[in-house]
Amino acid sequence: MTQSPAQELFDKEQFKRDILFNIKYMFRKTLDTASSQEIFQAVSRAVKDRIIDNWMISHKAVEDYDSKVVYYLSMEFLLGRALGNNLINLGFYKEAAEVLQDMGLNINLLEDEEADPALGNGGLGRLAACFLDSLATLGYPAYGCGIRYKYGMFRQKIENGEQTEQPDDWLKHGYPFEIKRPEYAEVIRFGGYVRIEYDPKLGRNRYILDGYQSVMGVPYDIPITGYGNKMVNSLRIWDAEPVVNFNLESFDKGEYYKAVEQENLAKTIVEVLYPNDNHYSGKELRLKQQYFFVSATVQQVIHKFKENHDDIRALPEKVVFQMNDTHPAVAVAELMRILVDEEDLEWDEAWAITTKCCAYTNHTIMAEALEKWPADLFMTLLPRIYQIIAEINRRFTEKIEELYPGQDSKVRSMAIIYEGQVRMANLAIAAGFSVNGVARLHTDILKNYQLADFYQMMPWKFNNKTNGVTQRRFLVHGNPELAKWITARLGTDRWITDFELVEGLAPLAEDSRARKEFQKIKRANKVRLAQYIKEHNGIEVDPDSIFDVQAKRLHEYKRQLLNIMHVMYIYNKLKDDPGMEFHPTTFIFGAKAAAAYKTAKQTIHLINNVAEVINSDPDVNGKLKVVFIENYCVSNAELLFAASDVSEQISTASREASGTGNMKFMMNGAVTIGTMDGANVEIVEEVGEENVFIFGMSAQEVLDQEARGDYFPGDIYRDDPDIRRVMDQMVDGTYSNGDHEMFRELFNSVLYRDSYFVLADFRAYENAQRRVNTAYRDHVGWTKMAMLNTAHSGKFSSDRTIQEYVDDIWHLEKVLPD
Ligand code: 26Q
Repeated sequence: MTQSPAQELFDKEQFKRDILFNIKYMFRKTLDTASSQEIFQAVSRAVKDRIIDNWMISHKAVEDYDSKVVYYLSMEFLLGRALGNNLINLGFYKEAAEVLQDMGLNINLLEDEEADPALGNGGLGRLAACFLDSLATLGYPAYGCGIRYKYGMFRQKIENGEQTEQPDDWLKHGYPFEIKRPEYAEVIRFGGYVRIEYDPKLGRNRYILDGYQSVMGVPYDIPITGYGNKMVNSLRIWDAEPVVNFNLESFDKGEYYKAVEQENLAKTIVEVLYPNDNHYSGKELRLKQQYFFVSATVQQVIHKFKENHDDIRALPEKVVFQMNDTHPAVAVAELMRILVDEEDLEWDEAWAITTKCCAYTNHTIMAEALEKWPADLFMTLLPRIYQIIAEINRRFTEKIEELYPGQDSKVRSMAIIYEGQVRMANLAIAAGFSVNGVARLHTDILKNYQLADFYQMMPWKFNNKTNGVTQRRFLVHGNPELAKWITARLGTDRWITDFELVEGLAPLAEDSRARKEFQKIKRANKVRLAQYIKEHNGIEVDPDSIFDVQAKRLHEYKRQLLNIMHVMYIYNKLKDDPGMEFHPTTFIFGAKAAAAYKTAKQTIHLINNVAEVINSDPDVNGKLKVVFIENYCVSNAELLFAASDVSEQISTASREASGTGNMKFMMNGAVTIGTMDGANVEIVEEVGEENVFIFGMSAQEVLDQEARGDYFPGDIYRDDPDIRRVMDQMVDGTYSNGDHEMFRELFNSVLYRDSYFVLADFRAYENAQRRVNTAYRDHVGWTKMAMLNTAHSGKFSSDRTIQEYVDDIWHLEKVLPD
């Protein structure tokens, strides 16, 4: 292969000198006295220095062309580690690894020194990170806008089978890739009251906020490098600082308390990420966080726009805000506030601008995830913003009544403020010019169920954008051997930026040499994971067993419980009939539960206890193993995807909006066992139903059965002895050292409610698992299937997704700096 321009530019000797220089001047040390962390910092600094020029060039290009920019507003960015990813995108990972090796350093060990910046929970946050990678790679001007949480997603420790949470102090050693930008600080105001004053010049009232508290938003920028180009965008995350450093003597009592309060506000606001996934909790601090980063961002955008333009009405030509779920939906009201109160526009003009600048992505249909803020909380915390939302609501409900006279149900479902609550999704839909779901099935369910009234009223706003993931992180970085093989076999590495090209691998499924190569890579990745498991869990697993992996947030709808109950079932079968035909299988789980989510935590406890019993039973040793990977996060996820044979995507149909893990497994050659839910539907469409294992109720069946309300899990428990046995083992002490109460709530929740249809789908799942096990024993057939999964995963690159957002929603133009 010819060298890319980036590789020619990379001066190995200079890189080495820079690292040694950094070790000396950052730490007053030499290579042999520096710690691994210090060396990591020095290397990262050298890499960052190589990004800076392109970063400046990119910024200038965007300014010179006066390009339209997308501001991706998100409470979460689950970046994962930056060092390796940046080296790959800059095009000199291999060269850097060689330099380090010359210096006696191992790049993988250095990469492990980096704190994995986990400013997100799960799918939604990781999607934001994939999108930033694709935007830069495709050359589109974009800012990620978020919060610089002091503590990101907690570190999970398993103690006696139970999850414990530890603070994630990701900034402890300093984060080498961020740059503080105090010159772009903005003041954000909370509380107070609104004074109304007639302004004769304006010919109308002015609304003035008094008696408020303020904090200073101070941005930090993290470079987002494009692959194989010179584009560098920014992730701008906001830290909070007190506005004044006060001098005690010169303040009267009132001001003294106010100053202390402001100082506390600044400290608490960015303290910690809420570790909830798909669950709303109406905490005041969360609303403060939302307004904090949104206000800082919107103010900043307006300031910047005004530097280069005199007519604010042109804003929609240059700016689009994409709201990642409803978490930043207050942006709508903040933009209205600035346009009406500060730019002195009339309401209608301001509304015309706002509704051309804001677009909304929905990530869930689950009722408990919908944000509804108590109106009085809103009023107290953000009095002017509340007034604006009330006015938006007044006009919007007026329109509803006009369109649907006498139909109360329409106002009930679509009003923004209703029964004392502010409904953020309704605000986002009323004000957004685009509303999108994240997979075709999900968008259809939104249109026909959750948001049917909105869809009927404003069908033009609705569109689908099926999620995608970046192959740069999840193949090139996470599975370097497979990446190398794909390049060799396709005769080009263009698939790294044009992922549809992997389709060219499909014919190789019929080529026995290619199959052997593919199989060898999978096995090597399984050995790598087995080593990780040996180190972290002290468990020996057999790389020739089936690696069946479920790695995702723990949530009832994702049904880790179905998976572990099936493991319990298999264990019973193997005990009853040791000669049973069964290919040895290692069931691997990785999952964090929200700290307050009892049922989820019990499920983790059950998985670990089942693992303990099974792994120490010599009767099934060599056939069945269960592993719980502690602290599932982006960096160990990369290992799991690469090493997995079977990808568990078993959510209750209709509940998983898309899923993105399903795509990461697929591109790494894992075969899916799953329900017809989220993007699984499109995966089946791409890979063919003969290359996946689909089971269970359809979304329609689930929705219909819920509507009828005639599901009785107790009947299944009564009629199916295998299921009853597994259920009873939850409360007969088998997995709890004789304790009958440990898993009682879990047991009851299934027996008496089973809201997620675990028992209803159990037999279908067990049957699909049997088909998997049989299929795996045909090594040739299985490898073909695995290869076809990689080959047909072309659609699921976030590059495709981003291009669709650009074409249909954002209308950006490429900036290709050189
Ligand atoms: C809301 C209010 C208060 C506190 C927390 C929250 C909160 C936080 C995170 C609500 C939801 C989330 C995260 C949701 C999420 O990750 N959804 C997932 O998004 C993925 C990307 O589109 C989809 O693939 C998944 O199907 C979806 O579950």
